Amino acid sequence: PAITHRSDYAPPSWLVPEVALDFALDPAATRVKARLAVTRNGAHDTPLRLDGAGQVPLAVSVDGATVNDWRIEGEQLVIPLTGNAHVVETEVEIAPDRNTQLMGLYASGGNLCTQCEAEGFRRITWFPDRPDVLATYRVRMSADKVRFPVLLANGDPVAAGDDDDGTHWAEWHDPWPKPSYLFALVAGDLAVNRDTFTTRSGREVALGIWVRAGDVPKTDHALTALKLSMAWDERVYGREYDLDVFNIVAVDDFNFGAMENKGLNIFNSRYILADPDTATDYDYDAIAAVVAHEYFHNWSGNRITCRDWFQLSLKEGFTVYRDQGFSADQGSAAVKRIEDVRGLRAAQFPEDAGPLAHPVRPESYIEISNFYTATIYNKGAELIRMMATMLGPQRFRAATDLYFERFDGTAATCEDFVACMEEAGGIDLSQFRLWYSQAGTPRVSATLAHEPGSGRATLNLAQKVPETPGQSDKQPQVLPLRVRLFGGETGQPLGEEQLVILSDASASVTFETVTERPVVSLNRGFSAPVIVESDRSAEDLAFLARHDDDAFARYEAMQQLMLDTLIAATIEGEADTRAVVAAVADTLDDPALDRAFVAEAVLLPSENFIGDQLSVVDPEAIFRAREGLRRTLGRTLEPQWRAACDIALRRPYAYTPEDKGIRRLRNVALGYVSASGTPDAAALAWAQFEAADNMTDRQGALTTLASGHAPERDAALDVFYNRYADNPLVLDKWFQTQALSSRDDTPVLVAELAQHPDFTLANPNRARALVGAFAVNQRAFHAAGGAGYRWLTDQLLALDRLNPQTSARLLPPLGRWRRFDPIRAEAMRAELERIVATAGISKDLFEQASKSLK
Ligand code: B3K
Ligand code: ZN
Repeated sequence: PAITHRSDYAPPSWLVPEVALDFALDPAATRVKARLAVTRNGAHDTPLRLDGAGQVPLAVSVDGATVNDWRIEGEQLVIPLTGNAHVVETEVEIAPDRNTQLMGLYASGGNLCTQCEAEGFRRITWFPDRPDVLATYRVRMSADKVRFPVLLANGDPVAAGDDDDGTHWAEWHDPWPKPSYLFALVAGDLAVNRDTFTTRSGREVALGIWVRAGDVPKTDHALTALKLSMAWDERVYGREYDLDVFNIVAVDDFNFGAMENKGLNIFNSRYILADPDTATDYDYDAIAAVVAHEYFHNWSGNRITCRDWFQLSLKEGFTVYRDQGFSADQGSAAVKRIEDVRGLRAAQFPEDAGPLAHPVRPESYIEISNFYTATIYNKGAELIRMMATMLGPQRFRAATDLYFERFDGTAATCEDFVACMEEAGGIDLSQFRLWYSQAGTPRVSATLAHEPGSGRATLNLAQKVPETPGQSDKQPQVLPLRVRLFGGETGQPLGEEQLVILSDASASVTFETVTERPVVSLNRGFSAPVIVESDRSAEDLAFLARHDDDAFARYEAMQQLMLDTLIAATIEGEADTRAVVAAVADTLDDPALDRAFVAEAVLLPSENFIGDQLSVVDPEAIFRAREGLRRTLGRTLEPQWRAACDIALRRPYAYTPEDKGIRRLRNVALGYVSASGTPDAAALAWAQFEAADNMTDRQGALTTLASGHAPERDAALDVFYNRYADNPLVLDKWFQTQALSSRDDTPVLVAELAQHPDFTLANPNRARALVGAFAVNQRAFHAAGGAGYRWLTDQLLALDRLNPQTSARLLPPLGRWRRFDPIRAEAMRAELERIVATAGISKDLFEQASKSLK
């Protein structure tokens, strides 16, 4: 398949200032007429090239007259044009109800909707489907009035009416020029939750969240989050909404989380629908974050879009950074940072260390859909965060103001953004730009030397950016490290926090008048997305876990202590766990700490994360070591865990930071009680399961039971299934919980679940719930014999025939093969070979599999 290179970028030869679309909607056969006003861009004599996806042009006309001199070249419709401005019209017929890829116009739950990013618009009509062609859109659609009473598109509604044949129509106009990937349309039988928001300058915006009739009561949380986001963007970034309406539609079949189409966001229903009975606190948080993310795209993505897809992180990294800031402001900023760093380490670090590693601004791709990655999104957000840290809040705000003002209405580049940071921030970011071009997670080694006589302490730092596919010789990057020293005897800070910018391969930082033995707190707040290797002892880490005044650094010290212990236990079969036990006990007993923080801090690093630290992953040894430490912690601190389990059972549900913290700690505690092996553990979990007035506690109990063999396990799974049999989002949890179970027989149970009548690969949420979850269950997926690898591959190949994008996204766990013992590695490699050798696979899956073999 063809490779697209960043260096090949050339401006479009034809622009399309205006588009008019006319849809005669029908699930089996929709007619799309497109009328494009095109203008020649510069002096050249190349014909107009429109992207398509195999549709037959039923008619082509130029300036009102049918033409026949067009031709199809590859996937493009080529039309010779003589003047500098023309009106080009085409007509095609498409079949949304046969669109299983869920790209372009498709059917979900009887409704019609669209997904165009990145290259879905070409599946709807012929168009220069690239993000630097910005047009205003006028959309007319007509459809059966009974089946599709609601007709929505981007922008503002202009007119609507009925026809005599049982159809009705609506016309929408979007005054803001936009790229085709932001086009959207929805036709369906939907109910709405309405509200209004008045912007700072007095514009009243009509808000609507559109869902299936019975689901309206589950949209209040999303609507609240939307209003909070609109106010937050005004306050924090000075950005106001710019249309009279803002609509959100939830659909059950969706490849991604949601989509920021101008004025008409379309969401995976899992990021809209919530009530206490069906959604966990985690779901509530995720809904608010995704609603905010899509809303924030209105400025970072829509008003300023990307010049080409290599610039994807321009909108995604920045928008993730913005939604992280929003969420941090809703509750505990420290806990939010901990969650985000955990996510980065779970998804992005392994990507950066594996065969699919790519820079935040990639150099080439086969299929752009494969580049909606943790690197583009989450590492991209870390890059913005580092620049914000170096600039400080005022200068960062001045820099974003400059960016929004200078590039409004344009398709910009990552370079444009960095140049604004430089100009308004008054700093030189030449070397910092390496973060955009070099892949791989930098490793920082840190040692602290202290001369008691002179009172001088020296922090010696060195960095190394590892080799990644296609990039060997790396240069040192700019690493902003927040650092502070603490007195090892008194626990008092020794001086202020410093921002150390490490930009050379190695450097030393000197601290004077250090009168007692210092302990260094490093990369506080995770100020740089790097891996720190320090020579800090278990005592020093335990000390920081107690005394550090940066909550993130406290958590980090605890994690490092746990990780060191778990690695020792994995390699040697046993380890001294006393420091971990003492640190966990102290954390649990500290009344000053917020419960959500405590819950995060006492959680052991995941099996996958432990595996990522080892040169050869031994899934069984890791599992044993981790379970062993869980048992020790469970037994030693059993009274504390039981107390934490008890706190909130007496309270009615409320989604407040305080109650969320209590529930989070309670569910972590329940896991520890169960790990202790105490005889009444299953009874305790069952009691919580039965008494719960909310999904957080119900699923928490189910998760604990699902990993055991008590009779309560099957009982709880049955009760849960029967109670929620008609709720697809909760059934996803039912599948996922079983796929993540640590039981020995999980591979067998998962294969059986794939035969369950409620399992289908056609729904991406369901596929991810079972297949995706199983593939990250390290012990189960890598169980000896390789059955997990074969099963995953069978699923990927079956899914690829329906939905290549979703299939390709589930492949990366197979690409970890190099990190396993020769028998596992060979079995995994063989499955990747089998994928590549399968005739007719998509370029999505081919790219992921072939790169994973290299
Ligand atoms: N921009 C969309 C992603 C679309 C993914 C297409 N493969 C959602 C988001 O990041 O907000
Ligand atoms: Zn986004």
